[in-house]
Amino acid sequence: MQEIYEAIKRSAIRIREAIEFDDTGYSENINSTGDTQLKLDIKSDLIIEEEFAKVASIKEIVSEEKADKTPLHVNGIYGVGYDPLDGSSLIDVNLSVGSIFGIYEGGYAGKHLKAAVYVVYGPRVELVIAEVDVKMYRLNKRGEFVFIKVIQLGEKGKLNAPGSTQMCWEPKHKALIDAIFADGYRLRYSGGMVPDLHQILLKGGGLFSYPATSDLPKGKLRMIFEVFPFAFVYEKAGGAAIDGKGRVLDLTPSHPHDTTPCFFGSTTEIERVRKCYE
Ligand code: P6P
Repeated sequence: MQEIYEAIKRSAIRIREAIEFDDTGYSENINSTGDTQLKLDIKSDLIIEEEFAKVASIKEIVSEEKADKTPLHVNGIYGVGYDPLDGSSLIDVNLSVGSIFGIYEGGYAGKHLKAAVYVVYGPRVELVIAEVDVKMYRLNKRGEFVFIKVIQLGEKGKLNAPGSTQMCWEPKHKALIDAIFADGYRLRYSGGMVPDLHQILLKGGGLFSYPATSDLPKGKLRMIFEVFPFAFVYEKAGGAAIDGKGRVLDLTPSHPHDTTPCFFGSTTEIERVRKCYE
C-alpha cells in the first residue's frame, strides 16, 4: 500500500504544478459521465496513470475520466478507482479542488475498499490517508509531505454543506436542511466535494449532503471514485456516511460510473438524516 501512497504524492506534486501554470481551457472530449473535459482533467488523469503504472501491486485502475477499466499489472492485487481532478471547473474562479482515490481489493463494492486517499489543492497542498485511522499531511517547500495530525470528528458539529439544486429537493429534505440552519449551523459550500468535506473534517463535524433530487434521482456523486472513498474517511474519523437509510459502504455499484445519494457527517447530524429519510 505504501508504494501506492508514494505514487499519489508524486502525482499530487505534478498536478499542483499543472493547476497553477497550465491552460484551464476545455478540450473537445466528453467523459463517460457526460462532462466536457478540461485539458487539466485529461492531463491529471494521464499523470496519475503514469505514476500508477510504476506500482506492481496495482492490477488495474478505474478513472472517472475514462469509460472503462485500464489493466496495469497482471500479478497486482489492488484496483484503484479515482477522480483525478474533482471540481475542476472551480479552477477558473481560483477555488480549491482535489483528487480522490479508493484502493480496492477483490472488486469495487464499498466492502472491498481497503484504503482511501484524497488531496486538496488549495492555498496549501494537503493529503489525507485513511487506512486504520485518518492521517493528514502537508506539502513543504522541499516537496515532502509532512505528517500534521490524526483527524477525528466530534459527535456534533456546526457546519452545513447542502449540495445540489435546491428547487429540485424533496420537501422532507428541504425541511431537514432548514431545521439544521435554524439550529444555528453555518453554511459552508463551495461546490467542490474535496474542500467541502475536508473543511467539515478539520472543523470537527457537521453535515455534507448530496441527496436524490427530481433532476438526479440517484444523486450526482459517483460511488467508486468519490462517495466510497469519503465514506471510508468519515467512518475511520469517527463519523458516518449513509445514502439516506443505510451505510454507503454496504452498496455495490451496478456499473463503474454509478452514483448514489450521499450524506457524510458526524454521528449526531447523520442520525437526523436517518430519522428524516426512514
Ligand atoms: P452541485 C463537482 O462538479 C462535483 O462533482 C463535486 O465536487 C461537488 O460536491 C458537486 O459536484 C457539486 O454539485 O450540483 O452542488 O453544484
